[in-house]
Amino acid sequence: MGGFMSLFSNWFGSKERRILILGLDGAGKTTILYRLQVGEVVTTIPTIGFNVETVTYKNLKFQVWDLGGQTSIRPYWRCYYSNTDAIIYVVDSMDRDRIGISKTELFAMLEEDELKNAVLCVFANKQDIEGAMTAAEVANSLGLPSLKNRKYQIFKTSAIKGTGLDEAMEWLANSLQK
Ligand SMILES: Nc1nc2c(ncn2[C@@H]2O[C@H](COP(=O)(O)OP(=O)(O)OP(=O)(O)O)[C@@H](O)[C@H]2O)c(=O)[nH]1
Ligand SMILES: [Mg+2]
Repeated sequence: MGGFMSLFSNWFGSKERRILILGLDGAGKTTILYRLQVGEVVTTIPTIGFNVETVTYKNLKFQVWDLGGQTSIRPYWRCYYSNTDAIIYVVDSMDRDRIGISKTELFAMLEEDELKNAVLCVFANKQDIEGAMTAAEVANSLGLPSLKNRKYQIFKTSAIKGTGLDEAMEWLANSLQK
């Protein structure tokens, strides 16, 4: 019955895809989640724990989990890995000092067995700030060119201005529809 029901909901494209939004504290994860969900900039406070919302894009329903990124909270990310279809990895493109830490966290996460089939969508966020790293700089600093067996793409975004998010969601929707 469960199998039949999931086949049935698949048919109508209504099966929810599970997405995790990860990245260091202050990268803009919560701002992005609510920009995607309500289309507005909301005032955020550092996330202790998580926020979860349903976001609909082109008939696809995404269950989006936004986890706190502070050092002390990062060890708990792994509790949310199972059944994840995609990871949105958010980088503060102004934060040159911590891009190395961001890379370390990214690679540690990608080694997890539970995430081996998850597609990776990197957001080079805060592109509205002058002097921000370009998407190419972020990609190289994160070591994305060395990724093996991973479907990934990087997008330049500004959660504040709302730019780049559509392209990224479009790519995610296409990647997850297959
Ligand atoms: N200029 C600019 N500021 C941004 C952007 N995205 C987020 N911010 C700001 O960055 C700060 C942190 O944003 P949050 O969304 O709370 O960051 P977070 O990644 O959820 O942080 P944690 O919950 O601590 O992990 C806030 O002041 C946001 O307004 C952006 O694209 N451009
Ligand atoms: Mg947050």
